[in-house]
Amino acid sequence: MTLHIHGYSRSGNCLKIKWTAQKLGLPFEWTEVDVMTGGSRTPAFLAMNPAGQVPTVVLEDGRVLAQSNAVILHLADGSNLIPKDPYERAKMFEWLFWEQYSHEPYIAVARFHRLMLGKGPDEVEARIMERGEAALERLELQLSETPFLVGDHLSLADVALVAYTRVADEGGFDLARYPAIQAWVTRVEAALRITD
Ligand SMILES: N[C@@H](CCC(=O)N[C@@H](CS)C(=O)NCC(=O)O)C(=O)O
Repeated sequence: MTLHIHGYSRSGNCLKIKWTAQKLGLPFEWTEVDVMTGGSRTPAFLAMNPAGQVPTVVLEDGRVLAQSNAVILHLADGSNLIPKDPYERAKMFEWLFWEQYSHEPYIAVARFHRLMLGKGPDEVEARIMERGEAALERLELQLSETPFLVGDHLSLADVALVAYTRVADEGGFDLARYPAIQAWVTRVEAALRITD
């Protein structure tokens, strides 16, 4: 069996997995699931992942795995996308946990409200925008010091964080205010060969 990604192409969480697989040269199949019309809540989908969310991946051996960062960690196990040094590896995890708790819930959610739900700038909760700006400031600070989030090398921290950061403007954030982030996005897109 081939690795099978059930994903939604507009979801950064899903694209993380596609980019990781491509970077590692892992063949995969992609089934598009339209979450906006309940595609992840059908009985067949819920039988595969009771959480009813994409990304959901069926591994080569038929086992199912969800949660984007868990999936990329599994796919990249043993590769150079995961630092060998224990401290650097832990720093990568620090960024992965931070992404899910302090970045994605603001940067991705603002984008969801604006792009997917068609809300205007004033209809997005101020708190979401404030926390999103704080997340971008945190990234800017780090990327003013190092070319990638964990030192000199591309790691899963960059894969996970670039997914929604590169399209943060679609949520109403002005990336022109963050030059180090912009340069890093260009670097990571080149390293992952992201063209769309
Ligand atoms: N923490 C999860 C988030 C997954 C998630 O929120 N998926 C969204 C799309 S980005 C979804 O499936 N939404 C549809 C639904 O909940 O019905 C991850 O990193 O994979």
